[in-house]
Amino acid sequence: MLQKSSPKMKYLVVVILLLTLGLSYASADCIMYDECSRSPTDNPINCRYNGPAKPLNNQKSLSLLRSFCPEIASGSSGDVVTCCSERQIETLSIQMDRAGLLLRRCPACWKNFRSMFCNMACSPNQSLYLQATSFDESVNTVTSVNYNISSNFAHTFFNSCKGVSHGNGKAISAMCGSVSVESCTVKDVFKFLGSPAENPYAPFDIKFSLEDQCFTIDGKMHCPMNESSVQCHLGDRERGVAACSCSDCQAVCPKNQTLQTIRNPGRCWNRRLVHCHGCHLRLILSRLRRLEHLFLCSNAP
Ligand SMILES: *[C@@H]1O[C@H](CO)[C@@H](O)[C@H](O)[C@H]1NC(C)=O
Ligand SMILES: *[C@@H]1O[C@H](CO)[C@@H](O)[C@H](O)[C@H]1NC(C)=O
Ligand SMILES: *[C@@H]1O[C@H](CO)[C@@H](O)[C@H](O)[C@H]1NC(C)=O
Ligand SMILES: CC(=O)N[C@H]1CO[C@H](CO)[C@@H](O)[C@@H]1O
Repeated sequence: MLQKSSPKMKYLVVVILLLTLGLSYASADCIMYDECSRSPTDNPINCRYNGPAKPLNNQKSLSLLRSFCPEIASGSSGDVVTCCSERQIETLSIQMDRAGLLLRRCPACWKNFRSMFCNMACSPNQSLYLQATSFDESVNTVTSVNYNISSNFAHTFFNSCKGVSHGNGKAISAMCGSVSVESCTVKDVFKFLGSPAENPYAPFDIKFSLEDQCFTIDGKMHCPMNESSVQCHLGDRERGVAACSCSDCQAVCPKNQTLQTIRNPGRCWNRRLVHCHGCHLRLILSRLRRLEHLFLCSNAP
């Protein structure tokens, strides 16, 4: 009897062990909330705040947030909690408008870009993948963060945006720092986006780390930000994201078609016409043309 039930027992023991070991998820909280000072480049710097996300009740802020972060503001009014204040939403909206000028023409890329910054700034799950790494105690601000992103999301974001056209070039060239578009990688883009020394719109140092798995910090489980990302040639119909055009996404472009062999000047013969057996009119035409070809050929020098 004991033997029979032992696999189940083992399973139970493992579960209980895990529970008592206390390998729990870090609580999904905020690490920042609201704006407490400004950077030398006049970007707002966020306040340090370790606590639960706060309700967002202001209708105007709510609809603004819905317009660029629909996933985060998806609950009905009164249920939405965020780690960003009304003032931060205003700031985010200005920054999104600016980035939109570059990326909006490719909806999939634009969606991924927004998801990345919406989750960083506003998600109530912020503390799971964002860690504050330095502070300015005098004004109670966070001065650098580490942003863990799933490498799957990061690569899809980069691949969906790298082909987006802007003027005569590529939009991504504005995010590669000193690296050329041809050799620009996802790491270069993250380095640029998170570096106030290079990017005039970065408020503080953001170190992006790409992760493939969840990890523990101080015995608590953390997982990288892994919102579903959209590939530029597929789009995402369910979420209303269209695929991008060939000029913005290489994978959409038709493959090189092998040129149908048409003319062989040496024989003075149109081979396509031979395929017209089924159709009388065409057959007749083809015969006429053959005659014409023969005629022309015989007259050729
Ligand atoms: C936060 O995490 C929970 C649990 O994983 C998830 O259900 C929820 O959708 C997340 N919220 C946002 C806004 O991403
Ligand atoms: C992220 O999501 C993708 C697709 O849903 C999944 O294949 C991958 O394992 C996830 N990565 C992490 C680190 O959770
Ligand atoms: C298409 O043709 C061009 C020029 O012949 C070539 O450089 C390119 O590699 C081809 N692309 C594919 C996907 O075959
Ligand atoms: C696996 C891991 O911990 N990756 C990074 C996520 O964030 C932490 C905390 O800041 C970094 O130290 C890690 O490099």
